[in-house]
Amino acid sequence: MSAPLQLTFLRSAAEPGQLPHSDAEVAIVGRSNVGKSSLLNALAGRKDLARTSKTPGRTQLLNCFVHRDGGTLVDLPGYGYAKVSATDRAAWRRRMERYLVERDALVMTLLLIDGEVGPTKLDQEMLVWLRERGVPFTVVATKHDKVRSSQRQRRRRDLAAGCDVDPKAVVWVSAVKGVNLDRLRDLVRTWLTGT
Ligand SMILES: Nc1nc2c(ncn2[C@@H]2O[C@H](COP(=O)(O)OP(=O)(O)OP(=O)(O)O)[C@@H](O)[C@H]2O)c(=O)[nH]1
Ligand SMILES: [Mg+2]
Repeated sequence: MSAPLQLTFLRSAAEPGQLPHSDAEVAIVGRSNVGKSSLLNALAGRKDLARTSKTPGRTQLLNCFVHRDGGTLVDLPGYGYAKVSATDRAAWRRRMERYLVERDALVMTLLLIDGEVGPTKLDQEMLVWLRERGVPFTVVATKHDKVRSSQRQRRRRDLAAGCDVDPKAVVWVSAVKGVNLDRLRDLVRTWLTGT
């Protein structure tokens, strides 16, 4: 078993320039309600580190967490929340893109895809954008517990194909049931500390 990541909330920032210095940062990106904040809590073995909600669009800022053994994690606002005005959505998009392009410390982007739903059109746009900009990313599928075990192999294949990645490269987690959290913790630790 891999010990929970020792994370402490540091600050929320509206702009990437307001984030602290970091030697290595991992960002969590994905559509609203995909389970970003839940995953962060699960990785840390905490219930209340990042705020989760049944109301999508709750996380509006770049939320920065410090890892005790080195590096930082950032929980980004989710995209695709319908009830946000077009102006707000455009502002969010600029902020997100600036963050991903300008943040020198960024070593890995976890792109979360709902394992029950599969990649949406917005997820696929995000993938294209990340590839075009050369931003390093790993596809993390969420909500493993919501898919019947008899369907999982096929779902993994379809999800990976929809993202144009190798099925073996997709880490499929459940924040609720704790599935594959050890594997993801080890990966995150390696990205953050290089060990
Ligand atoms: N069954 C199940 N539900 C999950 C899992 N992870 C998250 N959820 C649920 O999905 C909903 C959204 O989770 P959040 O973690 O708040 O999602 P988010 O991506 O941070 O959403 P925003 O902050 O709005 O962008 C909540 O109702 C969670 O309880 C999971 O592994 N399994
Ligand atoms: Mg959130």
